[in-house]
Amino acid sequence: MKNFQDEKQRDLSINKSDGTNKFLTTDQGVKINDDNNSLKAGNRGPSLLEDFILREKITHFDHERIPERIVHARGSGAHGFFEVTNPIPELTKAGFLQEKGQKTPVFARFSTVAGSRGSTDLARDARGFAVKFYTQEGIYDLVANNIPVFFIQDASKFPDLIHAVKPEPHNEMPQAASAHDTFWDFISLMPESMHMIMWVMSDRAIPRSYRMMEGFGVHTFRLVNAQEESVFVKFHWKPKLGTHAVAWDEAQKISGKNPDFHRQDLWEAIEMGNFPEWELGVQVVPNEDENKYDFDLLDPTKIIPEELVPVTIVGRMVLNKNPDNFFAETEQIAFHPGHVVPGIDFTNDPLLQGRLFSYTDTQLSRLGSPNFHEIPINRSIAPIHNNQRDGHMRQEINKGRVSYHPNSLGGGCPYQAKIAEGGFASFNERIDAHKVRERSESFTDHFGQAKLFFNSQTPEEKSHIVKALRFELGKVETTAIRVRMLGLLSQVDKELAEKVALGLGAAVPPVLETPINKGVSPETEENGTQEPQTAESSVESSQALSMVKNPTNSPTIESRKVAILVSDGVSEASVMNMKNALKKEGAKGCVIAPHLGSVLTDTDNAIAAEFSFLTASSVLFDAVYVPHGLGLNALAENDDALEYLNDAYKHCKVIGADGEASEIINSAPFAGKITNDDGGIILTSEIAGEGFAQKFITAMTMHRFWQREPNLYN
Ligand code: HDD
Repeated sequence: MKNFQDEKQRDLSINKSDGTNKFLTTDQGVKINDDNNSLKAGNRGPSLLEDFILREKITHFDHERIPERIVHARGSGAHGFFEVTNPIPELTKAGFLQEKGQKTPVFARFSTVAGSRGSTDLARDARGFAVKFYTQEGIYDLVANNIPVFFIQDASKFPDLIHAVKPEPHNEMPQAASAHDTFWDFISLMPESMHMIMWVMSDRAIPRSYRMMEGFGVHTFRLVNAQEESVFVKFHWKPKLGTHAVAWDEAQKISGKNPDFHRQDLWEAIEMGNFPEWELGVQVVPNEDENKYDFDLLDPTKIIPEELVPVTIVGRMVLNKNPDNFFAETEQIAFHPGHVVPGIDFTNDPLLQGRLFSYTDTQLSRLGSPNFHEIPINRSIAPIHNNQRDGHMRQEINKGRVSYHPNSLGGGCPYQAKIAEGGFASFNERIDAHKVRERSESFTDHFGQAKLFFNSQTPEEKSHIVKALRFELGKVETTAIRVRMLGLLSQVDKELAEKVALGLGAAVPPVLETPINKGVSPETEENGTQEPQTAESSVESSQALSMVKNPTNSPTIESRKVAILVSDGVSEASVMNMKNALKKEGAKGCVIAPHLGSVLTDTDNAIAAEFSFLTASSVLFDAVYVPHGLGLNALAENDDALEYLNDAYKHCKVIGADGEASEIINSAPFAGKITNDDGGIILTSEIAGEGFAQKFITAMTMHRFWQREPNLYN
């Protein structure tokens, strides 16, 4: 079997350029003798129009920016490969899914949705999870999110949704945030958004890392096999490191301390050889089961619970190379759910159908030309021959006089491919219907799966949803919007609505006043409304929906970071013990001192400080360790150092200390709150040995000790 893993890198290499040991030139290739002074009439005189070098340089600079993406503007990407582990030729004829071990190059881009290009990574938001597969049969894009459902059922509402969530148009505030009136005004009038709202108010919307997110194709797609038989399919990405989040208070602080937190995490992991990895899974529904469920497969506000249809893993994706140039690759990459290969096809999901129009259209304005497919990062590694011609920035030089089909002058070339030759033919689905602007009755359940999601959460996860809603709705200034939202929440869960109401100092309204638009009735030509329904889900609770209970979360601390606080006199044995133990697990201990440079250990050796207390922060680490050592009294009195511990405690992270350092914990402001159940505090009055480091590491595999929270806030 031939592997095409490196094919895309080979393809990109022809466009790469490196100025090392080269002359500086103009864009026309003329060597430049002076790049520091413009051409002037005398050294104190005016600049001359003739200065083509100056004009070229400034003109290029003036045009450096292109429009940012209208959504998903903030993102980061990387190259890698997809490898088949469990081929599915019986389900699809897609060439890249046929053989075990087969590898296909990919580029993945992760993003937030609402914020602009320079906004923080840690906004409460869905995350984009878009993967471009450079297959032998052309480009396949899986343009997914880290949440398996969407806010709306019909693409016609997408511009409204985005107008509502983006900064308000009169004052361009707030940036990268949904906590404002226009967003919740819209949501409170769109009950179909309630399932997605549950996800967005959960910790899924504040991931610890792009490497620790699930991905979902959202829509039901079709797979088509060589016999032209089709099944329905939902796509899942499952992260090898498990699905993890940060706390909301932490997210807000990270936004200030390091707004590039996720971008940097992805970049550094790849640079350090900790290649991010996901499994690709499919949920498959036979064609004849289309109407079997209590929800409509075409409704993008619904999941298929994994209890009903398990996820079958078909392959894995590994990201192993950072881009060479952010603009050329991450910014110019153009995804499109309509980029499919034979063997993958669409369904009639009305959200998907609208997307099929939107993505090409947006590239035309963002990248400026129908030739965006020629930009190196978008270029297919499968050969391209057609009669599309010309346009802005055309790269290809098409030979010959023929640019039409059918033709005889060109010998009929390029010629059409039969299905057996790999020609794409849409699945032969029968459609016999009236043209209507209507929604199907099967789309009216807006609360059933919102309930399922809420019921599947642990008590701590539920309390995070309550707090997120109190925060978001608390920022809403219009009382009527808050009350309408409380009405909708009460349809999901009475207690949830009441707890949110308590935080808002408001009451849950007795009746729901939010009907939905059913569309124009062809008989009366009047706008009908339809009461939203709550279907009884056949599944009451689903483990896969909870991050804490998620069965695929592996107990690894690989690539996690631990803050090791030191000062002069610190025990070298303690520091090295912990650093080495963490290294063995693939994690990293970072030495943080009162100042940069180095500190002297108890054995008079110098330990280099990676950060000072000022240049790092507790929220940038997964756990904090204070080793035994002299000078710790000074540390205990250092507010910056104490903040590491306070925040780590508040954000339910592991804290460890040995020897006299354990005293610091006992004198910390949170000391009185520590209970015996608090498994995340690892202390010993002895100087730490290997056993201590192991205990610390085992505690870290739990990720967070959310059980601390009730104590924290009471
Ligand atoms: Fe979209 C970008 C995912 C609904 C219109 N979308 C975009 C990206 C992702 C998604 C991951 C960023 C791709 C990248 O990194 O460049 N979008 C989704 C998902 C949706 C969804 C999972 C629902 C299931 N999107 C959706 C609708 C529309 C759009 C209903 C329009 C009718 N999306 C766009 C867009 C973007 C985009 C305006 C902006 C930049 C781009 O396409 O290339 O066309």
